[in-house]
Amino acid sequence: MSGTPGDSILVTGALGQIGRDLVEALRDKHGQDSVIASDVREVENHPFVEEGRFVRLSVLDGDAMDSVIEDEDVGTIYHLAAILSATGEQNPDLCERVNVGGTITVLEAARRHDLRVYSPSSIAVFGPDAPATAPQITPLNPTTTYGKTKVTGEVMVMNYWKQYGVDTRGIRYPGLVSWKSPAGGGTTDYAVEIFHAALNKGHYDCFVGPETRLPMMYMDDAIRATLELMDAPTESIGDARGGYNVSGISFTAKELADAISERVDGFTCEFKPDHRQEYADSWPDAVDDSVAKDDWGWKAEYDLTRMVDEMLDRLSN
Ligand code: NAD
Ligand code: AKB
Repeated sequence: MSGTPGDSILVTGALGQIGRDLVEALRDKHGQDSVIASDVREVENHPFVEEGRFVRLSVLDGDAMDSVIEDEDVGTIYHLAAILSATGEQNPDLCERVNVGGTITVLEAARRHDLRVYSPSSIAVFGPDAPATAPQITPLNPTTTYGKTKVTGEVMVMNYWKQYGVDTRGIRYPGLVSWKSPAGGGTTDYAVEIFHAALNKGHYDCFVGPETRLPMMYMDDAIRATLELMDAPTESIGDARGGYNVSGISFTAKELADAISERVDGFTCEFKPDHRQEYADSWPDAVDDSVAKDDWGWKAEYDLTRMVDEMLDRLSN
């Protein structure tokens, strides 16, 4: 099955929050025609469906993935397809099937076709027993199904590197804040929704409490981290390859609401925690990313002020 790895890049789950920014960044870097966006769904009027290379592809269909890899000369997969925490806790079977099953499909295809793989993890790998600032190495005891699938993903990514030499890499993304695309069924979605609500309605009902503090990151930093990790020479990638901690910004929901109130006249936020509070409470406040700094020189650029200014500016325009 395996031949010479191709030059094209396949992105799974490309119509989601990260895909919206990552496909654009990869096309800017490698050329418009080098990047194939794929997703199980097709969205009308989406720029990736309307322009550029797009294929409808489920990560649960290994035969279809093989065909795309062979027909399109794929050499690298950025595997973004997943079910996130809030949706996943409502439908744990689907979450396990897509997150674990989909990652097996991708890793098996990579082994057979000699591909490189980027497979993201999450701060959801940590459980309530992790220190408030979670180190790279600590027992991983997540209480959410989503978090468990992400731990399994990290283990599989490491195994395929150790057993088969597949060049697999991943980052434990914090909650990501971006303006191009809505967030997709996660617990940290309030940090995106609040900006839209502030500008459109002047009010937001926040589904976690005011003192909820989580590791977060502006999307530009997350995309840069992804590209830098994939560009790093093999010898600089250590045992954290399954999921590097990367730190961005740690803020409470109230600190975010206050920062928006200072900039949007009359904005009000009420805190009405729902079932997602429990998932947020099981995650750390911040992460220690010294291993990513040492291994491949990671450093975040956005703080809360810069992120809030840019989100409001972009969304207002
Ligand atoms: P998202 O929910 O916005 O997008 C996921 C995409 O996967 C969707 O477009 C969906 O249609 C697609 N998908 C679902 N099932 C599929 C299947 N069977 N086959 C193909 N596609 C399928 O998610 P995202 O925020 O873009 O996250 C991407 C990755 O990053 C995930 O692995 C997620 O766990 C991880 N991550 C995201 C964040 C964040 O804040 N966005 C934080 C930590 C980790
Ligand atoms: C979620 O909230 O599920 C994601 C994540 C932190 O993995 N944003």
